[in-house]
Amino acid sequence: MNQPMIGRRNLLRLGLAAGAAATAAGSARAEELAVPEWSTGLGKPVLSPAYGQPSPFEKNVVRRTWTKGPLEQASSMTPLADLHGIITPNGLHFERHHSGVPTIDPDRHRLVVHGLVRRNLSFTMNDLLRFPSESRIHFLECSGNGNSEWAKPVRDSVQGTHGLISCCEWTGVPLATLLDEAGLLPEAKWVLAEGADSVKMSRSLPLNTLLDDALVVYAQNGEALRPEQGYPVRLLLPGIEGNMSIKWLRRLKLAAEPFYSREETSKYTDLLPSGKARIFSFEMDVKSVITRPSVGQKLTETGIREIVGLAWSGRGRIRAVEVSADGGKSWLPARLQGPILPKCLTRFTLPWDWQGQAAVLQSRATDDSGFVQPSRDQLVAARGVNSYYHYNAIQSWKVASSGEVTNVHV
Ligand SMILES: Nc1nc2c(c(=O)[nH]1)N[C@H]1C(S)=C(S)[C@@H](COP(=O)(O)O)O[C@H]1N2
Ligand SMILES: [Mo]
Repeated sequence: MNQPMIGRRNLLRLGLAAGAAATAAGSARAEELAVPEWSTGLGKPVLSPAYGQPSPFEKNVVRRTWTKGPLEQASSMTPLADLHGIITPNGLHFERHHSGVPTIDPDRHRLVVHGLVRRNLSFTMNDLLRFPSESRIHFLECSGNGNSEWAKPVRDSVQGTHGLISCCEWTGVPLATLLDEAGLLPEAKWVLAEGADSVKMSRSLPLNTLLDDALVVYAQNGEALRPEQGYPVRLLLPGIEGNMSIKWLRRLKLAAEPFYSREETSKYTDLLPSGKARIFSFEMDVKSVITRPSVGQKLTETGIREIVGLAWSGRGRIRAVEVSADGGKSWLPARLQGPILPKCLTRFTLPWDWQGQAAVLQSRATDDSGFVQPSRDQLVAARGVNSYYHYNAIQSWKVASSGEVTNVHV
């Protein structure tokens, strides 16, 4: 290997050999124990504020948008570089709205199930809360995530390249339970899910294995859904393109055929090199990205640091993540932090000794269905450059000897 990248075992060995030189901290000086002003009086009382907020020093850790045009038909992206672990705090969950966020009174909201069912049903929010619930941790990813990278490496933060993904503990009722309650007729093969936003966003979902783990959710990370995420109730289809997880869910209509709604004909299809378009491209394929260091950051200290990132697959669990510091010539296995859950973000780390050398950092994920994240060249060979959705290629971050990190295609 020409890049000194260190696996766990190697790092331990090096720690013994290099001793104090390998530490990632400065030596403590006596004056650093002097009492700072914040330790000299009472702090703020409880309930200030009653609903807690991050420290004011974290004010730059916010969602951002790259959409040009009306913000009611836009997306905002999660600040992945500043997050830890696998859970996205509710206030930082990415957003994608086609006609803004409706303000819905939960007491007046209804979820109707009709079409090819034995009996039409209308659920109030209280009705939904009476059914057996499940809580599961899953990512939600817009199929447009990463689409800025098809042509040129233009975005200057991992928030901008990969921030249309978030991961929460979702709580709700299995969709199958509600459909059972209505009683499916044998001809029912598809279900239309429709939102209560003014655009009435709707998608057809096939009633096969795709819906086995689908949830009708009313809570995220322990509290009611945020308005931006579909309050008071939304669909959550684990591992499936975000577009199908209809927010502000008001209607499920059972039918024998798909409905061919606007969102599955004019949009959310993938134009292939042959000129044909893929329709109903449901699964989000295996993908990963290094979040630290990442584009827009600058390394200021040499020595050992952790390379940190996220991996996920809509087809199951992450089996392995490899990291390269030489643009994909050589790879080392990263450590996966537990828990490693299906259709969920998995955090990976690998210690790296940076001594001011230029490097190209990459990560490559493999899932337990056997899929390996493709290089950009492989993806473009298969899908061309006219696609908009489902970009899952290996991402490259170039580290200059100055420590500056830029977004490159290699
Ligand atoms: N009713 C409705 N549901 C919707 C949308 C919408 O605009 N309206 N956007 C979809 C898209 S494209 C995505 S990627 C996800 C985004 O979910 P989030 O805003 O909670 O991140 O919701 C989907 N569900
Ligand atoms: Mo989306």
